Amino acid sequence: MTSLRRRIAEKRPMRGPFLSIPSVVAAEIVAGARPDFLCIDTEHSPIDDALVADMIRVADLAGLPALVRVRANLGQNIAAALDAGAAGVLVPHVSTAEEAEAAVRHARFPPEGARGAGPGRAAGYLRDIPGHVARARQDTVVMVQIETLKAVENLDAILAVAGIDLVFIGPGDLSIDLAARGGADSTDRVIDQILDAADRARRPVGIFSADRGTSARWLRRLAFVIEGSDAMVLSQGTDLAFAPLSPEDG
Ligand code: 3PY
Ligand code: MG
Repeated sequence: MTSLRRRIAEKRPMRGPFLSIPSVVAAEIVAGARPDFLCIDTEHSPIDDALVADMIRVADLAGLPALVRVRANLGQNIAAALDAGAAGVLVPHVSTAEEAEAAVRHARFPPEGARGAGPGRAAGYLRDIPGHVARARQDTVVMVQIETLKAVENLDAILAVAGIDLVFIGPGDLSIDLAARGGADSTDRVIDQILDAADRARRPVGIFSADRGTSARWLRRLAFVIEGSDAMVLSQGTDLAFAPLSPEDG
């Protein structure tokens, strides 16, 4: 299968959910819908490292690439995800070129970065460290989230950082930041600005979307969408299922 990294570079349209329920069963149910990838969200859910590895195993069984949104831009968080066999990492709240460089440093082996090689799952438990390092150099996906006004101010510098495969827009945090600063710009205008800058820099760009209609609209302008989450689908489904019965239901 063409690696996820290659597909991102070629801007092939892709759509997949966040997994935020700490459960391999939930992951398996979602994988059955055959999205293009799964993105395990450890930033906003209580999924620990051991469970991340089990959820990656589920993705592997389904033949789907698993990304991990790491808790923070820290070497130990990024190494834990990649050593467990994640196809790549999504690093939240990257607002400066230095922070983007740090993400690359944590995620990539030398010479591009300073990741250390461990005898973990991705390395066949020591059976194939050279192969693991070679595969990681070729295929590891590094994505950084643009979700603050500071990131927008520093966007051209972030886009120029080597080793970043995709910049990912977080509309939720971006709109919170915009509202908090009482600026005149709307979130849509700032997103247009990000899309234009990414286009000029020829960088792939992705965005979070809450539903399929919004994803369809975004996929006319960019190629990578994380759509909702397992928890969102479950809450929407149960809200619908357990809405008060009306006379027609009986
Ligand atoms: C945001 O919208 O802030 C996000 O992080 C979505 O992924
Ligand atoms: Mg966010």
